[in-house]
Amino acid sequence: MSDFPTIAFSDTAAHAALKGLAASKQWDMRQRFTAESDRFEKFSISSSELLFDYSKNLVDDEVMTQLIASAEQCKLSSAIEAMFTGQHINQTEDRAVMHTALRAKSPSFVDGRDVTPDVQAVLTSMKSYTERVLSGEHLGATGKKLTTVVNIGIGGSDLGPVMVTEALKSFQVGLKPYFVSNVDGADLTYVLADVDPETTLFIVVSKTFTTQETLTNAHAARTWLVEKLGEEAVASHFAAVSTNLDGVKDFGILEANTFGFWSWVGGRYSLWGAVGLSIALSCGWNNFQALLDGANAADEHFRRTSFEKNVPVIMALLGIWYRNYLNFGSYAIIPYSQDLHRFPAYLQQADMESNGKYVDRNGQAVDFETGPVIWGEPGTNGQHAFFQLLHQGTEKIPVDFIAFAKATSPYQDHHDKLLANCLAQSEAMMNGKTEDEVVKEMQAAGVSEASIDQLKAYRTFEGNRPSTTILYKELTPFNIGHMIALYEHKIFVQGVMWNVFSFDQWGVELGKALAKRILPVVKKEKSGDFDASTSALIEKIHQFIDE
Ligand code: G6Q
Repeated sequence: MSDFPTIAFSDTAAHAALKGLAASKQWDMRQRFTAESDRFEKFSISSSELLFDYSKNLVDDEVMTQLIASAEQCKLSSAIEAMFTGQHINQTEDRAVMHTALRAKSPSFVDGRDVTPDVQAVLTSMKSYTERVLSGEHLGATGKKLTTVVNIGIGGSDLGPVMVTEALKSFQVGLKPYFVSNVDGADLTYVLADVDPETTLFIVVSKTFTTQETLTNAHAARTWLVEKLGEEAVASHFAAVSTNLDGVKDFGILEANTFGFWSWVGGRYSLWGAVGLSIALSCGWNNFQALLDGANAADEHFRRTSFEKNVPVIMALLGIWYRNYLNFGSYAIIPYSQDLHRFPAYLQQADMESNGKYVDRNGQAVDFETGPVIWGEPGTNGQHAFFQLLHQGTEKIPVDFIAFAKATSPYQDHHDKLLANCLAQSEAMMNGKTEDEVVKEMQAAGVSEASIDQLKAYRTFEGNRPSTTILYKELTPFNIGHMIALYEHKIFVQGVMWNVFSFDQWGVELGKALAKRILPVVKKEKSGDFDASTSALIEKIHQFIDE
């Protein structure tokens, strides 16, 4: 067991002050920008690659001071050190949490042992495998070069790689990546219809190598390959990533094509090691290494920067302020970047699986809200869909706008429009539009006074809707790694302050066990004793199939 702190934000001295501030503050953001000439300078953090602008949030000096005090009173600094020094902070599974070791540039210790040589050994074999596949030294069974990689995995063994390979699409130099995750056979069917067995490499990614979806898909893909090319093709067309090396061996994947990782890397934090093999195979080794370097730069920033200038800490504190003091139930992530179209889905898992918990680190049910609903879609698409609710819905939803100053496409005009939309949305959410402005606008357009009277309420926007803009210079592997790691650490800080265990996932384990119990009944292999609703649904499924 570690000496990880167990103080929730609600047990800190700052809590009463924050409650008082939440109840007493009036948020007229236009007025605040006018009154505080240094508001942007105060509430932004910039580096050579990043401008983190949180000035459009519903905070001021007093609120930020108390939020930072709250983090200090929760002993956040010792929690950060406990993670980086390999203490078993994932206490319900008795494990260290060391995904940072996968991208570290200095020794990282777990149970008193430097794990860097192990990490480097796996990275070296991944690099050599990647280079052999990309150069054509490692060929398919019929002597053809491999051109396609199919990652078979789910959850943490899927979402990270799929998100990053999409994000780095403009850096693709190697294999074309495909992903099969769902146990719905449609997923595998569409991918197999698209790929050529002679040039396709399958990577089975499963930390446990017991996950129903992944093994079902992996066995079906294996059967497909064997039907096309024969049993001996498995050796050159299948690789595996797992901590369960016996499971991989039983499946029939060669040890030489097997890449390991460790129990101290959580599934949803695992893209930085062997789980990221599909990223390396599609983007090439140098880009994968740059991704790790970016994440490591964020780790260093997080570990060594004072809370006032610490991006993940500020992100987390804003989230706590909104969730626990202003009572906002969800948080939107809107990347103005098509390349990041899977980022909200990735973050949904990272955040909601980590902090969607109601039992605290003392084993007691919490009496406050923890993880909010995380959701989002890329801009500008979202503008033509759910943004209506962001501007005029009854609940305020804080937004992270993510943008890159430089385009990845050759269409500069498109990119200018993309950025203009991004900035316009955060500006509009903050400023709103007063009734007076609406009336003047309509008068100028020659609308009759009767129509103005009828319509002005609908066209008024109250504003004061908070957002943060995360603006990177350009979309590079380094910056993508950096951004993901910032969010990882934000999640960590919130878990510390909500006093929950962020690195277990008993809800996921529950799902894995439940389906196994119902499966034989669905298959009509045996009968089961379920509630009336479940039994009736099973019966109806059987009836529909038989009709
Ligand atoms: C992630 C979760 C979960 C897990 C999947 C796949 O943190 O534990 O999403 O990644 O259930 O598990 P395997 O990698 O063991 O197949």
